Amino acid sequence: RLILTQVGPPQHQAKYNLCHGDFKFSPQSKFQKKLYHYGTFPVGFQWGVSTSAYQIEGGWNADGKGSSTWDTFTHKPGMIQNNDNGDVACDSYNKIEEDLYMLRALKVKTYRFSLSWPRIFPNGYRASLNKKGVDYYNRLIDRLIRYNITPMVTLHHWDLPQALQDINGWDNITMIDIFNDYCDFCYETFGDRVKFWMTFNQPHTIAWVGYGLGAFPPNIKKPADAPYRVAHNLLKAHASAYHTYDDKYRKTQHGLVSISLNADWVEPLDVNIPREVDAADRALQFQLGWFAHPIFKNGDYPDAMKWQVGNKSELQGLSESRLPSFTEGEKAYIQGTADVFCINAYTTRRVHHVTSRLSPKSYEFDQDIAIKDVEDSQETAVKELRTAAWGLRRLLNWIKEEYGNPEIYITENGVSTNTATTDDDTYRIFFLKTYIDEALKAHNLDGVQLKGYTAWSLMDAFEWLNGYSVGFGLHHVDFKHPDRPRTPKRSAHYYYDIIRDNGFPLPEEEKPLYGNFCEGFAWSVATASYQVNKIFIIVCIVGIRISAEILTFLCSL
Ligand code: PNW
Repeated sequence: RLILTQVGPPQHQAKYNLCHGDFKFSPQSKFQKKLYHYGTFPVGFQWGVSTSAYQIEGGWNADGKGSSTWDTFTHKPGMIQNNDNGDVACDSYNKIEEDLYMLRALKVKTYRFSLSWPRIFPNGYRASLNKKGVDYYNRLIDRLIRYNITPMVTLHHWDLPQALQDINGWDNITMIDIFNDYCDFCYETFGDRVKFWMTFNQPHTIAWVGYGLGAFPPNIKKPADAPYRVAHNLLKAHASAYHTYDDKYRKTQHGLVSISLNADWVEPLDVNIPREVDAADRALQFQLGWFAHPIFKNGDYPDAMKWQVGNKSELQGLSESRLPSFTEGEKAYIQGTADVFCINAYTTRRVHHVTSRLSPKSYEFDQDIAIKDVEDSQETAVKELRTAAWGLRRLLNWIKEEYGNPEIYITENGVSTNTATTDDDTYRIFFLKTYIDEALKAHNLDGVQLKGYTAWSLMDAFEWLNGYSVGFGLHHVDFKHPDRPRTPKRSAHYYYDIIRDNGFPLPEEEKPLYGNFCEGFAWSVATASYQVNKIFIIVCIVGIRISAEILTFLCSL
């Protein structure tokens, strides 16, 4: 519905009326933000929980597994809080039954987990195939199917074989074919049972946090251009893996392929100032649109990105844009390479326009924005991930409008608490109650085609730079105990209730407050003569006099 094809500084004014800000006639007015919506999702809604390999499996060098970039990174002192690492993590490599027990108790329909590439191909290539790694995933998948839990499989959630990083990782164009071959093997091996594939988890994080900020492995700090080159390769690698499924497996396996993208909802500083609204839209385009625009729209980067990076590069005296361009053939190859839209969503931010400095060159400064917290958001154990449930509804609406109402799966959504919180996680209950309700509003009131919700996460796990100090789990894991015992938190019971009820049906105790009076109930209005005003009384008196005269006249006939 929205046409975004103009070249030049984008002026997408019409769109904001639907999605950005508290517009008077917007369905998402100020008032609805605070209202609780009772209702349910349609039958068949896909409720699930999510994890990722490096964060839970452990067994970092068990049975022939190769090293990943995260093994290398965490083994260097000083990189992670308390020098924690994923060597053992939740020990899920040895605890399939324990994990299954939690999944069955929750009665989830889906389980999203990722495959560790170096567990399957220790050096990244097919020739190094590790049968024991394959056996582990076969066992897990078989057990899930046996209990009617649909596996949703992420092919790559950041734990790249170190051997592939040694040839420059995602900054090397040959990775496109190497990744494709790994995916081909996974489809061939697991695709008889796995029908939901995601190529990458959060390519934005790989490109920006890994190669720009350098906070994640491979720890490269080249914010000017490495993230753009890496994203370019990731998009091509994704498209290639999608086409392989299409060409070789779709006909017999009947699954679907997508990619999990992450987005923070971005609210403009002032919705009445077009420049601020443009800045908020630009922020969304630079984060989500970077990947979603090529895949879900036209095979190419958003206009806002092409314009901004192109302009800045010119002002920086470069002969060409730091944002690489696609050939027409590449655009056609990338466009349409996702069967559904998978989104990871956690937080909301507020953005305003600034004219950023030209030096140093950076993806960050290319955006001409400054980021702030939103006022009505709440602090969590991870400082950057404040919660604001209403942002989720707006984000889902933005995706609906921007990408032509695709089917959407929330593949990650959750909140952290300090791991000292073992079971009494009231805040997580509040989080689920409010975030899922906003998702329900998006579905029931706004017509967003939301098909599934996957909570992050099944259990506390290795939380990247934060190590084990914070946990997103519905289950607590005792990381000090050799058996890594898992205990349900209160939120696990609450999520179970939501799944059982398929949302938030109007509670029994509220129902008596809604209803009808009996047949023939006497509806009326009342006045008191003293309370009705003078003019009304004069009109009445005159009326009565005229009526009386007409009556006298009629009688005299
Ligand atoms: C997600 N950062 O992303 C990941 O997909 C999960 O693995 C993770 O556990 C979850 O969020 C909660 O943090 C992240 O920039 C994205 O530091 C970005 C960052 C961290 C995690």
